[in-house]
Amino acid sequence: MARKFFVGGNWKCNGTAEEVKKIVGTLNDAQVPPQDVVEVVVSPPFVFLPLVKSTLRPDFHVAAQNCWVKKGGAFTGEVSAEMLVNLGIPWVILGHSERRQLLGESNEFVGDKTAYALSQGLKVIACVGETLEQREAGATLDVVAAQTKAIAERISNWADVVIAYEPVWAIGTGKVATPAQAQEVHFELRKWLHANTSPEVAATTRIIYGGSVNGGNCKELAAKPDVDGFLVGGASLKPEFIDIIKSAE
Ligand code: G2H
Repeated sequence: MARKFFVGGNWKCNGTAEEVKKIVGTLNDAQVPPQDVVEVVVSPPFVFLPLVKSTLRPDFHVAAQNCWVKKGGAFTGEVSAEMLVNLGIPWVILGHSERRQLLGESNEFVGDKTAYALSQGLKVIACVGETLEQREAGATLDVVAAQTKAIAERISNWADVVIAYEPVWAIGTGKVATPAQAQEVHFELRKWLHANTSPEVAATTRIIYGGSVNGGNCKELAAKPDVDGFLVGGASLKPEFIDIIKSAE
């Protein structure tokens, strides 16, 4: 069963309105493979979602970088899944390591958020990944399995979920995982899905790689059989994001 290549651009907490307009202009002018070959989703900060949504080419889609764990209400500073749906935002990134590490989001909290976002009709890019310490202790597969399990225990439909494997030691460091390292974890994650969800979920769920992906290293990573695309940070703010999208072909 073919899995459509997926390229996400995570702009993180970057950009002014002028810079955002410039990035959107570059994306809008780009020649890229058609939608049936690659799904492109960009994720600006919350405040720029309406601007990007209203100016971005229609074959590219928009994601928020987070949302609240339940229905909105007295939760100062949060943005609810319902609000994103109301704005017409189809995707949300959940469980990014920067939120797990800097804001203390636990596996269970990320699982709860994923379940709630899906229940409201959002599609979810769910991030997992180990720290350098965990990798060096040989715990990589246990860590990503535990993070995935907390999601799997709370959802039954994986059709609207993309898993992003983002080793923390590779994020924003310029130290990208080798294609073999990425393939190994993606393969094991798929095996985990096979054993703990269903063969169909394992075969169809896209597992994308994130962590210092750029125009130079994307092709080799994309050639690996279990790498179904990328979640790109720093390079998604630059014109080389187009080259990363083109690595789908
Ligand atoms: C990992 C990635 C995007 P970068 O966080 O999610 O960022 O490509 O800058 O390492």
